[in-house]
Amino acid sequence: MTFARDASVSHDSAAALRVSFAGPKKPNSYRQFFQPLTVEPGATYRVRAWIKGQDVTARAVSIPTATWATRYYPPEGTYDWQQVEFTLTPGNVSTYRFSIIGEGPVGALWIDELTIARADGADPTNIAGNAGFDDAATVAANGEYAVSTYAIDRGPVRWLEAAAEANVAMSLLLAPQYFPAFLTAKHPELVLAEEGYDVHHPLAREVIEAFLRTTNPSTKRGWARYLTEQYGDIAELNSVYGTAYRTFDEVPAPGVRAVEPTVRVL
Ligand SMILES: [Ca+2]
Repeated sequence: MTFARDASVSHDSAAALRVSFAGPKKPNSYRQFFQPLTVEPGATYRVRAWIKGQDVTARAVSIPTATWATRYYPPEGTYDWQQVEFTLTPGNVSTYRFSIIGEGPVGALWIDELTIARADGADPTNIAGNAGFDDAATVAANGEYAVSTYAIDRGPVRWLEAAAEANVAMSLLLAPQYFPAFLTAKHPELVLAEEGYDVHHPLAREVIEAFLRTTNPSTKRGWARYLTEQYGDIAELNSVYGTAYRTFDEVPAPGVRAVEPTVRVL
């Protein structure tokens, strides 16, 4: 059962999610593709998506709509792009794991332009992230891992922006227990202790550097966006500060304030 980003078939001419599996179907054998959603407790959501099918067999792919007992099943057979719609009722929770379950033979089922929004229209926001499946992430040259700009924008960058809004300083912590488990499982030589990894191992250094290099431009984009909101255009900022920047991207972020370093040796 494969879930893949397909850049050659899509409804929006970028990319779509492709689900495929040669089979056969076996009891209790399935694969789950999921995303945690932040939901309003008790609210019902309307899910819309564009789908395209090729040899989709009965109950091969499904999407739970409340619990795993109630599911949406895409049409069977082979068909061109069509928009489907169903409701999702996560229940009295504030986070919900939206899942696509694959468990039977399917030539290919493409899913694109997913939208999940309040059914009562109270909030038109699409709560699904990377809903067009267009984020390609940056796949390392050695194929060992990928760094998703999307995940960083939705995670660390949002936290940093919220902290900035509240005038709270934040520092990024690279804690050993948060090193990607799939890499330590594949490369046991990275493991130093039960919950630690060798920060000097070339692969560990490479992964951390890739994360920081991806996070840094994302946070810089937030700085440029903030300046745009504050000054509107660069000429206004230049007139206030007597500077000659050509774009907001050129404006350096405020200097790092001296703080007492806290070093924790594990
Ligand atoms: Ca797409």
